[in-house]
Amino acid sequence: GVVFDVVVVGGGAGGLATAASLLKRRPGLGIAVIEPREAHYYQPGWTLVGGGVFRRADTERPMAQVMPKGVKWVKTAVAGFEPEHNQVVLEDGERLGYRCLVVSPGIELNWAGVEGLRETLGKNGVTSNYLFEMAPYTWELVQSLRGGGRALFTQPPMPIKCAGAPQKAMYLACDHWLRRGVLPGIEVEFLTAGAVLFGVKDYVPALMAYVEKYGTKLAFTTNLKAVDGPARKAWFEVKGADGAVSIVERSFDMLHVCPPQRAPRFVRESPLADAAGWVEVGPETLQHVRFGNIFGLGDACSAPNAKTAAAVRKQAPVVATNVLAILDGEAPRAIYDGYGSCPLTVERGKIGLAEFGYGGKLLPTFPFLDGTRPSRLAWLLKEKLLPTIYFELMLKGHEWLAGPQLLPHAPGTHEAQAACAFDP
Ligand code: FAD
Ligand code: UQ1
Repeated sequence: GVVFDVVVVGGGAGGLATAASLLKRRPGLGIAVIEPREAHYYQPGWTLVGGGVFRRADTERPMAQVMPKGVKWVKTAVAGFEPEHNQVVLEDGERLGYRCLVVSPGIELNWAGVEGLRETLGKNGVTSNYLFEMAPYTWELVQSLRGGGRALFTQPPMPIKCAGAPQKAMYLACDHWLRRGVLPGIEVEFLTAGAVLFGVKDYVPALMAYVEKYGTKLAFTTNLKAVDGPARKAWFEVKGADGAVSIVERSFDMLHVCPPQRAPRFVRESPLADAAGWVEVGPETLQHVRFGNIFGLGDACSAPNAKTAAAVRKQAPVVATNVLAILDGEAPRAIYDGYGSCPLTVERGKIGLAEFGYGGKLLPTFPFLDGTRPSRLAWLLKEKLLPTIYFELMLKGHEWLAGPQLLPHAPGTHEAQAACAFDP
């Protein structure tokens, strides 16, 4: 069969940024990108669609248009991996061979994980910014709640992509209601399966100030389990401090759901998965821990960073550099520091730009942009610059502010893996 230098699984943020970065470094490399969808989505824009700032069309591009020039687009889905044969199995049973494999198929939204949710999504006041089709309905609902009522915003257990997105939806809704003078008539509650508002504590005080400003209620360790759309009721499992579990019921006029998430099934049930189902990579080199010629990045990989496009912006050049090292029979030397970023839209026009790496270490890009204090500058970055940074720089392999850190010597254990990568 056909053997490519590099096969990339997924034409999302991670797959396209890595393919483009590889071609920038080595034009002419034989790359196949396997991606079944006709459209590529700028998912970070969906929060602003739900907030009435972007139109959903702004967040969609034809896949053919964003696919890097010079790669072969294989328009089908991957069904499985055969790493011992250096092959991926396609949906129709065909196989595609590779010298190196890059896996970036994103995260699976598990709508079925909440009883009754799928049936009512998009009606009965139930919405989610996590879907292209649904984000405009969020804004519709926000505008329609003038007469008062109860709005619930939910967050499932970690990990999820863009961990700030569930509360961003709430702040933008509250900001609209406040400006319209209708906020006092609306009971707003944020119900999260987590024990804290945001995982990196430095950003919490600013968020709490907005929780107080808007008068929203917070419920921690409270996990959405079931929805009855027509009855406008939701049920949550609440874990008490003593470990005891109870069920609480809430009625609602508007319900914004962030669905539970997990590794895609074809990854979860493959030899590439760790115990939790993610592509098991070293957190710094992003090289698979068992298969030296396989790399993972983005939402589907096991690295314990914040699952964001911002993380992918830094991961892609690391993966590209290390893939080329493996193709050359060398050890991977590029290192990812765990960078991720979450633009916390606390009001229309202001963002607290969370930027942090492994261990919650703050990693601000610009010394003059203190992410712990929401600013207009950070909002302008998100609204006016980031779509361009994403499409024109990141997806085209221009590594503005994202060049990888190189170690003079490779981490020891990976040398052996580099050496055995092409053993038949
Ligand atoms: P994706 O970009 O999701 O791409 C995965 C691709 O793989 C898709 O094209 C899919 O069709 C394809 N695929 C799936 N299965 C298969 C298969 N079997 N075979 C082949 N291809 C397959 N990030 C930020 O940095 N800032 C933000 O403000 C931000 N806000 C967000 C708000 C929302 C509402 C959401 C949903 C996400 C947000 N993100 C944000 C997160 C960001 O979009 C993701 O972290 C990023 O897209 C991850 O890239 P990825 O390549 O891992 O996955
Ligand atoms: C970012 O780099 C990025 O990816 C391109 C995002 O997704 C669109 C983001 O939301 C953010 C906040 C960043 C961080 C970017 C800079 C320039 C600080």
